[in-house]
Amino acid sequence: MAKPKVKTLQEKLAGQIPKLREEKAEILAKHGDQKISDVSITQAYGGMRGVKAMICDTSVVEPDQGLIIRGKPLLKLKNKLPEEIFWLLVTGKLPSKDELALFQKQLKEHHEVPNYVWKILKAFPKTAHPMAMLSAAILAMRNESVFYKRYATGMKKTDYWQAVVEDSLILLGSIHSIAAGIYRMKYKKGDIIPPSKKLDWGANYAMMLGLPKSEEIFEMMRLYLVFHSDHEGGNVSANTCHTVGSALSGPFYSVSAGLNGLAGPLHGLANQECLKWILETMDKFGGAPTEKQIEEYAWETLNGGKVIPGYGHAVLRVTDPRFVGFNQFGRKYLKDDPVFKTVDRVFKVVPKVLTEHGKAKNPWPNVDAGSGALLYHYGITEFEYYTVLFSVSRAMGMLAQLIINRALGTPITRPKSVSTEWIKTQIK
Ligand code: CMX
Repeated sequence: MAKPKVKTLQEKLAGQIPKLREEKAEILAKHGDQKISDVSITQAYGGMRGVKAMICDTSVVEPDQGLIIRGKPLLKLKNKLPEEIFWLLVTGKLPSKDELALFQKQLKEHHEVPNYVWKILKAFPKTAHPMAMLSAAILAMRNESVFYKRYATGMKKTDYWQAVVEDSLILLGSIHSIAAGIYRMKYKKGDIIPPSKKLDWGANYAMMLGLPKSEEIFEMMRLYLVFHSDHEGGNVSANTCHTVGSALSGPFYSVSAGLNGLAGPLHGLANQECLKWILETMDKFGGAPTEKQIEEYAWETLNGGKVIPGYGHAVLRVTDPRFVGFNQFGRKYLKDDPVFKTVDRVFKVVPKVLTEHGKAKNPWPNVDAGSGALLYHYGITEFEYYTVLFSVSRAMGMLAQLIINRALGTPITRPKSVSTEWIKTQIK
């Protein structure tokens, strides 16, 4: 019997989307008026924390469990390839071996970066932050957008998702090449290294950065890219990307906007801040500090009115499984590394300090507390660059969410704001 034809991501989705649309229509028709959230004045003033007012099917973050991608707890996915995770985020299922191979081939067709993008990047001042460079490069890539070309010729609303998939392949296919190019350019590492047709997405990124070609480093990079891929829909970068996308601004504008949010120190930039904090403690105490010294420095940070980067979370109330996964990797491969040892010791001390301090609702480490030690160990010592690595991965979640939203015809985002006067009237 002839083997069935292997489906592309587009073909797979084309089979799934009618059912998803029906399901949404049925839920709305039968239960549209049912309340799922109340909003208090504290929430309106407080970053809408906990308000349930959007749908995201790619992943959920449970306060007591952390990230669950399509029903699978993150740590169960730690040995998967990032490409498999993207497929899972979009379709809800892991790809078969053949589907994966075909998808990897599709991505590789977009590995090359247009020359004008390199020219733009070269024009940046030496002091530019690599996140500003990455965001600008993605924005410039709007020029490649299939979504815009098709929109200009009168694409049907029900076909938007197809063009978003095309743009996602272009963006995901080239973002690691761009990010690696930024690294080599900005930190004077030598010529830009072209992508290899033989390596998977994560290994290719590590290779293009110029890291030694070792399976251990490839494994670290894949793990990094899997762990940062998505974190449901309400976080700053996902929510920004979602809102910009809802205006039909297209994937390049939307992801670039999301990345600008990721570049904030309370969000993705915390990984840069975190390693800086770790290295500062090591500097201050002349090597891996003792637990007592870490405690002293943690209090100094808090008493100086600053946050301890890498700790706390808006949703999580336990140790982030992403931190756990990185920590397991560290214990396996770099347990004697002084930076890793310090991260490990900080984990023993800071939750106690934050609990005693009494402000943070969650004293436990988040993803950013542990990732930097791994990167540092393998030679990426420019911690200013760490959020770019986060971005390459998070582009997967943002794009997966955009595809689903366009497939389901999610309308333009437009919550209602109210004035202080209005609040005062309500209080009366
Ligand atoms: N160190 C010191 N104080 C902290 C703290 C930390 N790590 N985490 C929270 N707090 C403080 C808050 O600043 C806030 O203080 P004020 O009342 O004076 O404003 C108070 O505790 C209550 O905050 P919260 O409700 O526990 O936390 P939020 O939901 O407001 O904010 C987060 C969440 C992540 C921004 C915050 O915990 C923080 O600033 N952490 C450090 C930065 C960080 O690691 N960010 C990365 C998060 C993961 C990611 O998005 O990449």
